[in-house]
Amino acid sequence: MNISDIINNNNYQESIKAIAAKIIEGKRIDINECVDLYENTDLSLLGMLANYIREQKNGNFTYFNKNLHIEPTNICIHNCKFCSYSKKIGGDGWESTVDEMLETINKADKSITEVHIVGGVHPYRDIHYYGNLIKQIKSIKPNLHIKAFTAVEIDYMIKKANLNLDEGVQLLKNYGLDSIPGGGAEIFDETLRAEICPSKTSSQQWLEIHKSLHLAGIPSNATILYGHIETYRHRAEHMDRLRLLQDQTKGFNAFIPLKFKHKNNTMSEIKEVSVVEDLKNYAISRIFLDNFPHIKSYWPMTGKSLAQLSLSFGVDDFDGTINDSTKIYSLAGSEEQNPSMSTEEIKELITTVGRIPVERDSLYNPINS
Ligand code: V47
Ligand code: SF4
Repeated sequence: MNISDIINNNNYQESIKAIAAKIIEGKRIDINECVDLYENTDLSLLGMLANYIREQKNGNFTYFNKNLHIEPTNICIHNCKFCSYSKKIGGDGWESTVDEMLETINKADKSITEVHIVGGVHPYRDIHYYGNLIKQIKSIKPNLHIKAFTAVEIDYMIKKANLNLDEGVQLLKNYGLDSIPGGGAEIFDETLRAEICPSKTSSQQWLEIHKSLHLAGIPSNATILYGHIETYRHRAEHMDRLRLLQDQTKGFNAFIPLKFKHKNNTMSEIKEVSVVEDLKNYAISRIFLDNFPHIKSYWPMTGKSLAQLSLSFGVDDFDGTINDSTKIYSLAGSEEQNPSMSTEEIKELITTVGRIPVERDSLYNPINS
């Protein structure tokens, strides 16, 4: 029996059968259909559909890389209510020096191919400070891919330097920026944004920054922060805006759903959503974002078991080895308090669920190791 027969022989609602038929025919679903999937589809059907798309796009492969995170500072001008990590200037935050960050890179495993640099928006650090950091990293490790700074950090740097967006992006490119991560997107609805991260870069600006980067040849990722005060429609609308931009630029590599974790922040009264909700969200992301090549499960946030399960719900990217170099999620209550995995452990998690592990570079080219 093929997937269409299985669906037709089941007792699903007619509207869900029609959406499933569209998905199998490779047709795009709209926001209303996306909400219908969230509200009225059981997890097994979502898994089957997402897996069908995942295998069409990425076969049986699951990608991972060897990476290291650097968090230059947790001092931040913003006051996002979900943040468990930021501090104000003069408080007990940390500020690593360029030398300290270079030492971390020098000491790191020689086989690492990517450094992921993200931190708070520090009021005194500017585009030249971070540009110099990139330059110095390139001078000691010319082949290391630098994936650095969320659109929120870039927004501040460029405005502080009195540059227009395209000029700022070009300057970062000249300093050696290779790509940027997907953070800062949160949830695009402006009313919700005003509630949970009022001072942050607007949705429109976030999208314009990614567009400008893509047009300058710098790829990026995109995220969604889900499981707080948003509705399914907000999630669908968020993904719709990403899908529209991707139609124009094709500059996004991966979409990373980030589940709201509630420890040590001012939204702690909100209960975290269930694993069923997480898997549903991965599956619907895979189905809706038909022009995104990869869906990533960020295991330091989800934990290893959920990341492994997600490989049957649309996910094809396992992020990387990390090497205990990020604090954002451990402070927010992730079960991975010191996230670190050897290549062997990642490969074993992937092969145990019948997938083929592929070490990749930051642009998803396979690396033979
Ligand atoms: O934008 C902050 C999120 C993001 C919490 O591009 C929280 O490869 C849940 O974007 N609960 C930054 N989430 C991290 C990020 C990222 C991570 C891994 C890989 C990539 C990539 C990007 O972390 C923020 C925010 O959405 N975040 N606090 C919290 N309490
Ligand atoms: Fe600052 Fe990022 Fe925390 Fe918001 S989520 S307060 S921008 S560090």
